[in-house]
Amino acid sequence: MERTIDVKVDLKEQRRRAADGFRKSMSEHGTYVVRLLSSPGAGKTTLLQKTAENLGRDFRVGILVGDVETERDAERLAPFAPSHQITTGGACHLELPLIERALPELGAGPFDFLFVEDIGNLICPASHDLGEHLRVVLLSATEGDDKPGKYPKAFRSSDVVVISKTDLLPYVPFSVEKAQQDAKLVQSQLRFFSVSAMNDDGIAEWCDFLREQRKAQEAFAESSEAVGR
Ligand SMILES: Nc1nc2c(ncn2[C@@H]2O[C@H](COP(=O)(O)OP(=O)(O)OP(=O)(O)O)[C@@H](O)[C@H]2O)c(=O)[nH]1
Ligand SMILES: [Mg+2]
Repeated sequence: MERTIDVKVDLKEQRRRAADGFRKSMSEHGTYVVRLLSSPGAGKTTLLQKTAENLGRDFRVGILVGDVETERDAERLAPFAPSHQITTGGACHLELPLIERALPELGAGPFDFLFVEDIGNLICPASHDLGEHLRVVLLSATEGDDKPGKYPKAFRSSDVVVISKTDLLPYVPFSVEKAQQDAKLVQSQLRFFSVSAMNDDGIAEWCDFLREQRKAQEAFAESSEAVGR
């Protein structure tokens, strides 16, 4: 039997406000939050290793990484930046309270960049705002160039698409152009990067973009503060 329970609370609105509050608080601390989504194994942790290595020369970088089980990704990231694993024990996506609880585990902040690697899944994470400034979806060359249209929410809700594992392009039937066209049909404003963590192709461009985005966010936060004064 179906029953409707009127809880008189708009949970979606509550979550939206919490995410906006987290984003604002991170901006006030000068922390630029970048979240990575993808299907399992698309290369999120490997890209974060390279990114933390590059940005870590000039910035304080912290990383929170989600998985259903094991500390493996945090162990891989630890040599590059303070990293903490969030294990959900079964849940298919991260939620903001998990991020807020895990943040102190990274130790002394605030950070210039906080990276959040969500659980490998192109469906559930797309429905949750974790208070990030930039949402990035990875699509690896081995997954097929038809995925944006098949998993539209992940691409519609993201700001950037990173096509990963480009060193494998000569060996797999994947057209970067087709993947970009498919993604643009879902969301015309998407920005694209192509990277290989194996031969470092595109890594410097990707990291320069993150530097610029952080700077723009910082300028925006300062001007909003001045207007609010
Ligand atoms: N050839 C190639 N392999 C890569 C590249 N990036 C990652 N890999 C390999 O792809 C596999 C998965 O990479 P991960 O970085 O663990 O992927 P992930 O998205 O973090 O995986 P989950 O956290 O399990 O969802 C590993 O064996 C990596 O070595 C790349 O640029 N080129
Ligand atoms: Mg990973």
